[in-house]
Amino acid sequence: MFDLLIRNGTVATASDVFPADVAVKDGVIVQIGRDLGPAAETIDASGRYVLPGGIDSHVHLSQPQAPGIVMADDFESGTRSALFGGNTTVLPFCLQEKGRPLREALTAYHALADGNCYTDVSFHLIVSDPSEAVLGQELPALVEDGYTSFKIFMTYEDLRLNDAEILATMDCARRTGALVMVHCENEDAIRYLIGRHEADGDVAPKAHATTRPIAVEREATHRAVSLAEVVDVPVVIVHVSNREAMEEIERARRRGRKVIGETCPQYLMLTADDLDGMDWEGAKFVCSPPPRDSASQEACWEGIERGVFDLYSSDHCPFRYDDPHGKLNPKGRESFRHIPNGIPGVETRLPILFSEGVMKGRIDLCRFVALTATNHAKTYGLYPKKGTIAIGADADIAIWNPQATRTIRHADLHDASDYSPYEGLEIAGWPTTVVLGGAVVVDNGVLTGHARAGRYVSRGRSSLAGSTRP
Ligand code: DUC
Ligand code: ZN
Ligand code: ZN
Ligand code: ZN
Repeated sequence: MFDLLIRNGTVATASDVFPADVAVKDGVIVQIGRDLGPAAETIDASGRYVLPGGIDSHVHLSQPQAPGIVMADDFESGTRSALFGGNTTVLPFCLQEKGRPLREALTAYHALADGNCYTDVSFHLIVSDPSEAVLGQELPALVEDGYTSFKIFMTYEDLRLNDAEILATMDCARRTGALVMVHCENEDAIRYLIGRHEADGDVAPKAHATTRPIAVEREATHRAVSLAEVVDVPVVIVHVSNREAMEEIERARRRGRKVIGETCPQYLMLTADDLDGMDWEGAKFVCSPPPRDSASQEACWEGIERGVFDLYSSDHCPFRYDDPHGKLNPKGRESFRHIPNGIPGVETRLPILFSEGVMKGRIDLCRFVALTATNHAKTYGLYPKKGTIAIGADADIAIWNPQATRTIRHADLHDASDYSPYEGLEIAGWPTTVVLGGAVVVDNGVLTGHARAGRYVSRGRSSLAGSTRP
């Protein structure tokens, strides 16, 4: 007797689309075929797609901010929102505060997450202080413990690493088999441009985009892939926004480098003009790198189609808009420089790519699954336990209704922000039922799971780390 049987659906993986029933026992997929059964619970998936639950490998939850600023989502609201958007695993970032051990940050982060998640979670580490002790002892032990990826920043005064620190951190990844993710923007160039804009009294949200131009991202991307080449490690370039940064990735690959590219919904759907709204509304769209122009959107779509990007993540980094702790904090109203960087999007990530990508014929269903689940699992050491529909994989499944049409309204979403950057966007196709570890947690749009269902997942090493050759 199975625990759950999903019947009559169309199953899709990163390589195949086929009609099949999926049988689940003890939280794991145990059979895929026809005439399976009996089962304690049956879902009729006629006319539906049965896809691996989304894995969002770039999410910020409960991340400490500058004084007075509070991230909108904690683990409970952020993972609830993720779940309704068809995700079953999210990977938020555990931030090392300068001068503090990573273990301390992890203890605090686990205390926030454990028992409070609607989806499974695993953490990347943000390395802001790569001291000898951190690189020599702490990180190697943490990689052994299943924290197998680090994010490093080339921007933000309090987070940025200099080139020597980047090299040392990449070398730690080389020795330990961890994977380094890099935020590529040149901080000194940004500082220079911010100084010029502020001197001219140009302080409205739109200046956030003009002080972080494409050249700033292109240069840093080139430097990141070059430093990774010097050390001889693979590298993930996160949140790529434009063609010139994509070209740096492709050039590095032609030299035989292993470079993984990630893009996000904001670079497909928004432009810098969105930062130009009336009455500081542009603050709603302030994120880094900033959205560009329609040519850059087109370039990012090409990257999605052609494989420049292996990963499509939300970079959900939620702040409330109309809130003194959010976008409209007192200093944020004085200058764009103090508007917290980041936008919500964990719930709308998958519907946007499904609607704009699959339904409009830009990508097929297999590519959708690869970009939203399978590649995330492979890149970050979760495969084949997660990221696919296969015998032995966790029964983390999203059932999609391609006929469902919706207009994005923040009022219908489940995060704790107070707006969606995609308000009013018409969507075709939505994940209506979600299964986590064999349990139905969203049933036809109704929450049936609870915030203790999500588990922390210790990860293996990336199947991409260890060798730089494709
Ligand atoms: N980088 C991110 O990855 N997310 C939000 C802000 C940022 O700079
Ligand atoms: Zn970043
Ligand atoms: Zn991010
Ligand atoms: Zn508040």
